Amino acid sequence: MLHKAYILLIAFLLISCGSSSSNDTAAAAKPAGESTPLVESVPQVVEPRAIVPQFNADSAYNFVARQVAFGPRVPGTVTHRKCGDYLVSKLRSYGAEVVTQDIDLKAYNGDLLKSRNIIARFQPEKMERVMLCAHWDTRPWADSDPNKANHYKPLPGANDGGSGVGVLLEIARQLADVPTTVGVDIILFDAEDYGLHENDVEKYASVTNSWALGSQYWSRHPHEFAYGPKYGILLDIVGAPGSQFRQEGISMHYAPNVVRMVWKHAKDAGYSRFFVDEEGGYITDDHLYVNKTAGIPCIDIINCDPESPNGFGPYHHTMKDDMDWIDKETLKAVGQTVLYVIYSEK
Ligand code: AHN
Ligand code: ZN
Repeated sequence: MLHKAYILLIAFLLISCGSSSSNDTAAAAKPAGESTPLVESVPQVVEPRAIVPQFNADSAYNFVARQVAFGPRVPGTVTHRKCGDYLVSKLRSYGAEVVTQDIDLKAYNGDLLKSRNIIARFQPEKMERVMLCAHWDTRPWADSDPNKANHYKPLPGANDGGSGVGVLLEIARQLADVPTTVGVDIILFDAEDYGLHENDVEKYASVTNSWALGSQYWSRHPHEFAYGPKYGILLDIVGAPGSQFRQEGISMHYAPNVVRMVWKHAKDAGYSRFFVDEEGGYITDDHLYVNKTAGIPCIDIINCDPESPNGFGPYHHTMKDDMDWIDKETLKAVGQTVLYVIYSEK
């Protein structure tokens, strides 16, 4: 009996110190080596801080591995269809209301792509909403591979395709347990990565908008009338060890305040090593159309390595884009930051 009383007392103390307990949570998430002040000044007005769940990087990693295990997710293939079914059922299992857009999209080279945008709505009755997105398809050609023999082979797409979705599935798993104040929509775009093959650049010199076909379609035909979330966050290529995310140009053009808000949360959570306070280049990605066509301010969290010739890393659009390039620390930095963002929404 005495024991029980003690446990209740401790529980009460933990709950009643909402502010310091969530600081502890943030401190626990910090990578080793970064110090946290031992004594903090007591604020005059104690603002109840949101309780933010812990992002589980092992779980996110497994979600990436599970997708990769299907094989390449190239639109129109059996592995693509099976992985899509898996994603829909996973999201439903976490309590989301899921709708899909099953569409035939025409690639720049005339290929007809059987595609599926997947839209998972958490707490669909809520008016105030935030949108999180990633592309789930993988590139049909490893056209940046050092070995020319691979230039028309499909790549594993662990980082490019798998990582963003893996982080979002883990966030969905958290949303099932701890509801946010705002409604959250997780949108998985298809056919992002069927853009111009490197060998086709001259042949199709006049072609524009060959990338991000699924998000182009969705931006013209959102899943609901007058869909207007406060903002969107796109996750793309978010798994490589030692990744750096810079403030991408299109994001800064359309949604500078969202960029600053997200980078602030990353800093507060101890992830400035990943979220670098510098401008990155302009990257044509799904968020371009979400901003330009759908009119929703949307940022892109995407690996930006100015040292690398292609701006991403040596794995990008090669056969090496496999699980060896997925790092739990990076998944954690991105996932935990996004959790801070959405659970801070009032
Ligand atoms: C290009 O590589 C041209 N755009 C970046 C968008 C992308 C491709 N994201 C993943 N793969
Ligand atoms: Zn790609």
